[in-house]
Amino acid sequence: MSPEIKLEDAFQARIDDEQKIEPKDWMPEKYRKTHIRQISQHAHSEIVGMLPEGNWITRAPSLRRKVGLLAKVQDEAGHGLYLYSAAETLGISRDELFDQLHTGKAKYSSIFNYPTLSWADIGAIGWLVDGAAIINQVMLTRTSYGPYARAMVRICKEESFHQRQGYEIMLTLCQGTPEQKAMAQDALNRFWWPSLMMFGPRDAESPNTEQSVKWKIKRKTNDELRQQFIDITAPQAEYLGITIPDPDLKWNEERGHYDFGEINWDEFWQVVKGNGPCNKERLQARVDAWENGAWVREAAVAYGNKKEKESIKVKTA
Ligand code: FAQ
Repeated sequence: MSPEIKLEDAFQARIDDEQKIEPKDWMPEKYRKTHIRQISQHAHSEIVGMLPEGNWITRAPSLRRKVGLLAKVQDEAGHGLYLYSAAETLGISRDELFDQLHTGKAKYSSIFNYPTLSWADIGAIGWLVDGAAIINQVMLTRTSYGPYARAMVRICKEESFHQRQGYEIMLTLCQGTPEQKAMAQDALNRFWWPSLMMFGPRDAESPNTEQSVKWKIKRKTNDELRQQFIDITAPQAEYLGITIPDPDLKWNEERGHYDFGEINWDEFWQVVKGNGPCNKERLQARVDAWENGAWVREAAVAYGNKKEKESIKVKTA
């Protein structure tokens, strides 16, 4: 048996034994690359995900709503930072990660390429997008790579507060005037299907799932998580008194799950490939932020160099 195969067997045995893999441990190159891909896609999603909501900070309907939204958007920035740090433990630099985003090499979640047209969209994002994110991320608190799993614990706590905040916005609108309720329904109509797409392609079309499940990067498949989300969310819509835009959505007693209609996979892949309603705008906003912030990075480096020189002088004096 070659030394590489021996190492891989020992690695899989550690995973099977539920031990966490830490940055300095030996790992197969593909495990490292898969994690860089997934964690960075996740980090980029948090940062790009600030944009559709940021659009409503200046137009929030009250001071209370504004404060809540500001805090949520800041939380997303924090999630991005924990996740970039977790990705860096795998031997890739922050600059490389940003370069991959800005040149379109790295993906981010398809959901953030849809516009936020009304205040109700902020409620729908919290309820549905954070709701979908939690279903996926609770699983990731038990992922096999230690730094990623640990980052997810705090992120999940914050996301679950975001979900409640979003649901409360929806509840307020649904108990308001007929126009407010119609606004909530319209937001649900536009965000329902894209939220289901967040879980990724069907298992049969998901090239990464099999290996990721074996390495316990993913503990559940895309289809399992999507079903879990639908089962939890359908009764919540019922409570709000608004209708999920899927005529095939129906409780199936035998399966113990909701049946649901066909997702428009063509739309999903178009958005993933860069042809969604806001892809160009989102990427441009990130590139502009990077370029406009260059002076801050340069000033920080210059200050760091100056401090280092001063401390060398003191030591040699
Ligand atoms: N959008 O083989 P699979 C949030 C790509 S955070 C774009 O199934 P995998 C917080 C996938 O990368 C939301 N691309 O891939 C928030 C792969 O392409 P590649 C983000 C997608 O990795 C809330 C290809 O398709 N969450 O919302 C999408 O095993 C509110 C084949 O797919 C995470 O990133 C998609 N929806 O499973 C912030 C969680 N789906 O790279 C602000 C961590 C798939 O091979 C406001 N990530 N692709 O060329 C994961 O759990 C996984 O990466 C999946 C995809 C489940 C997303």
